[in-house]
Amino acid sequence: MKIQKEQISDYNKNGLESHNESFDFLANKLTKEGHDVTSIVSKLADFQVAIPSWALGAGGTRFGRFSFYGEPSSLEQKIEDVGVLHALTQTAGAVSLHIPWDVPSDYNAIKELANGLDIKFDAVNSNTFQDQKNAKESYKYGSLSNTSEAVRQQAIQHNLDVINIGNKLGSKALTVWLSDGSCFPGQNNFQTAFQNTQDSLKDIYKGVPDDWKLLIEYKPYEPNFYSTVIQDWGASLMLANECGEKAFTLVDLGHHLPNSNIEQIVSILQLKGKLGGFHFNDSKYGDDDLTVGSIKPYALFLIFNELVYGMENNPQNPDLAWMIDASHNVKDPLEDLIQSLEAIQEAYAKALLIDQNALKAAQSNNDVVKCQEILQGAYRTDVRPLLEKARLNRGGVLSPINAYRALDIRGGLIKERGKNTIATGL
Ligand code: AOS
Ligand code: ZN
Ligand code: ZN
Repeated sequence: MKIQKEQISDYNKNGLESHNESFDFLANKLTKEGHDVTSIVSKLADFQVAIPSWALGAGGTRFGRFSFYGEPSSLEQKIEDVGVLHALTQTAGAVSLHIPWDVPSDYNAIKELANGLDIKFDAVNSNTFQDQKNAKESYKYGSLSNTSEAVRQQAIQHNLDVINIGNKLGSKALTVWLSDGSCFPGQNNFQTAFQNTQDSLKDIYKGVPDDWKLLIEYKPYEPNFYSTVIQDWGASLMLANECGEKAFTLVDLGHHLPNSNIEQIVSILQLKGKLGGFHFNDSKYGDDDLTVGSIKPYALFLIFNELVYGMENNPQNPDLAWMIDASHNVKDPLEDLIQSLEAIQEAYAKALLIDQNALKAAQSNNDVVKCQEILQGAYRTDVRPLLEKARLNRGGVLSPINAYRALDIRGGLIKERGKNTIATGL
């Protein structure tokens, strides 16, 4: 499945007039307020988010999984799906692979396919939370933290193998998310588990190429329910600092206990030059992996405010690896991802509208009311015409969801792949 340029321009014809009207209206208003609309639109157009290879099939829960049919059953088909998303939205120009779910059989062919669809290979993800077929050791009681040296060695070697695979594809980062921890008090010695993890990560770090990053993801609980070894950003940052300058913390929005101030975490990590990666999703209770912006869009906007501030004021922090880490079991996964991409762009656009100088002035005058007015003034702006313009400028569609439906993409995928295909992943 590949979307042709003519399909996109044909689809856009109907909406162009109305888009032009609403864009001109908004652009005039913003220009009068002192905004550089062209620069905002080009920042939006440049903002690309990686699609995780494991979110292209229907998500599931431990209670069940309901297919949306036409799922990609090979890595090639997964990349084609990302190609569809990117052709429509022009914001999904990268894919993040999970190993061993997505080991390429022909590297050149995969690279060629991705290249033809304008898709880059972003961070590669290792998997030491499941036992692999024919593996000698089991991760039942942990991987990098395990009390057994043999298990730790197997997990370290797996991460080195993942770097090797990523290298052949042009990836520049390894993301390590560990499920290691304990389900019951007393099961683990916290200090031993942390020390083992630190030593193992340092061994992996030795194999991280100079132009790569090691991204260390944290999570407070699940699948372990009493303790997780890398439970929060403090633990992740300590480990990243122990490893060295190529190691960074990765923030996943769903990996915080309720009411955590994620924007503050993001802000301080950037100040310290240690925020390396970002997983977008939304949640009501825990790591729900809900569509980005579906539950707490204002929180997402506040996070983007800090990200924009960091991107503009913290040269000590590297460019971030952006990825969506959401997939749901009651939505067509591609529609879910389109909605997430749109929510990310919307929050980013609104954050770009914040008058940073006025905010700074209001902050120094302790004008609390003005500070809130500035933030909420930006948040209440309907920025969708800016998103449409950014997409149009890059050759995308005015409304990705409507186009996806109008072009009957899922129907086409089912025709091509059949009903009963199943994607590897969660
Ligand atoms: C797990 O909860 C983390 O969010 C991971 O980033 C990711 O979802 C996982 O590696 C996929 O299995
Ligand atoms: Zn994640
Ligand atoms: Zn997660």
